[in-house]
Amino acid sequence: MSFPLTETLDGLQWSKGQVIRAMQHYTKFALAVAAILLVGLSSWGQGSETESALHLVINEIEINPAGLDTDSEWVELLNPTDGPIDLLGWQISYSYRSEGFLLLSETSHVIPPGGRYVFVYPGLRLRNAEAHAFRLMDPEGNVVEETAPFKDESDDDATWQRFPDGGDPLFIDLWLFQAGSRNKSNS
Ligand SMILES: [Ca+2]
Ligand SMILES: [Ca+2]
Ligand SMILES: [Ca+2]
Repeated sequence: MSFPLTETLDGLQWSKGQVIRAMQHYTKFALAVAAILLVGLSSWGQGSETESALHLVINEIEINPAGLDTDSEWVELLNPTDGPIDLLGWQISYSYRSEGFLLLSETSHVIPPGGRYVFVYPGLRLRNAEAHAFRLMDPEGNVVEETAPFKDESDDDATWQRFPDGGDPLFIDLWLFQAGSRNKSNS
């Protein structure tokens, strides 16, 4: 009768050891999770500061609108900062027939904090089937933003959009191709 009892005790002792090892393991795991959360939160803080406070951003892009593209291609710009931004002197890139930059406005045009502005490209300026990055240049000639290369072969109102609206501080380069939201929040 004692043999099964010993076996049971051994089993209990072994289980206790397992429990302790498991606790040590999960303590390490919990510490790792806490460390990751701390790093994530601190980078989120930095990201929101650097990405949403400094400059105008490209928020949505229509490369291939339904029907004829001439005078119908556009980009939606968003002012995520706390202050007004005058569009005068800002430039956006184009990809057809050559590559270069166009002035977003030839006169003073102020976008309030949180405001948007839709720039319609004059003529035919964007290649549909060949991916190109979009670049935004400030009045001092600094390229403040360069997107991933985008193309649009669906001749409809689907557009490339930052998601969520204005961009996620943790996933700055997250863009979705979805039904257009011209001059409205991307969601
Ligand atoms: Ca086009
Ligand atoms: Ca489209
Ligand atoms: Ca939009």
